[in-house]
Amino acid sequence: MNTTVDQADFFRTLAEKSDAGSLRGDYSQADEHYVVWQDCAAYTSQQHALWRRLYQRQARLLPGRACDIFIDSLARLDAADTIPDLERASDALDKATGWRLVAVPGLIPDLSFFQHLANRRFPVTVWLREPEEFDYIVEPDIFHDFFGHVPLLFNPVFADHLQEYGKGGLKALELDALPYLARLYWYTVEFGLMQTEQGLRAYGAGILSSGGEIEYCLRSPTPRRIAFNVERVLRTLYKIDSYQESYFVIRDFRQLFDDIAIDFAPLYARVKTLEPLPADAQLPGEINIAPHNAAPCIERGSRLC
Ligand code: HBI
Ligand code: FE
Repeated sequence: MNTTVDQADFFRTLAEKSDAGSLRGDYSQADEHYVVWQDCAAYTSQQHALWRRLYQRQARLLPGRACDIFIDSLARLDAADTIPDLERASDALDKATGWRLVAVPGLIPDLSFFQHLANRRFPVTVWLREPEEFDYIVEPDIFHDFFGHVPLLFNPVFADHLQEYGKGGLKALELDALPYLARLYWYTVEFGLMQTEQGLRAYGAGILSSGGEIEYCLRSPTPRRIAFNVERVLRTLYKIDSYQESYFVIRDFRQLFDDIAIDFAPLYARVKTLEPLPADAQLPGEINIAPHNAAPCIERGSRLC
């Protein structure tokens, strides 16, 4: 792949992603893989305080909404008090699943992004949002990338799945099929739901780092909640500037891993011949999974749930 072409695509993608078409981060110090050095000493005490507020608000919303794996792993990261040092977190993560975090200035070109994932490196943006952006931010910042994405990388099955997704991304670039594969990432890694024995739970980073969508995705009667199916997801457009109109529900990470362990080439060929589905499509015969109703609080042993 020619890097110049990849760069041009990158800036086109960005122009589509944000109206401004320009990037927030400082790309001037990035190496050829878009990796930068995280200058931890440069974060101000106000920024650490903002991180703490973001973390506390979000952590409070997790019980009963995020899947258990996410909640348990987040606690292991010990990142409640200050903006995390990515090297320190990498050492813990490396021991668990062999993944490391790399610091990046912000969104990076697709090719570099997939190369990192395929080599078990997760790119984490180094800058933190401004206080005015407490509830909503267009581009991913360190709070979204770290709080939203890193905990699940402690899970061996999810960790393997994300590496396979990275390899799939490299193939999708060769097959000119990236828009389809990007929908898979969006509807799983960013906005995925899971049906657990305790009820519907979120595992997507876009949901788990959002103060509003974490409740909306589980309880609102408005969006569709559809059983995960790879071809259905590959065909479905998504919204980047509002809550999702459809969520796709998996049973567990093993299903995700197994369902994408296929040759995507024939699937891309077929999907390219079909009209994309709008984000709010509901196909005939498709079951719309009911919202998660707050379970009555039953006493379990001596512990109130
Ligand atoms: N870069 N830092 C960063 N984070 C992303 O999530 C990201 C990216 N570059 C490209 C990209 N995502 C997309 O190609 C995927 O979401 C498909
Ligand atoms: Fe993300």
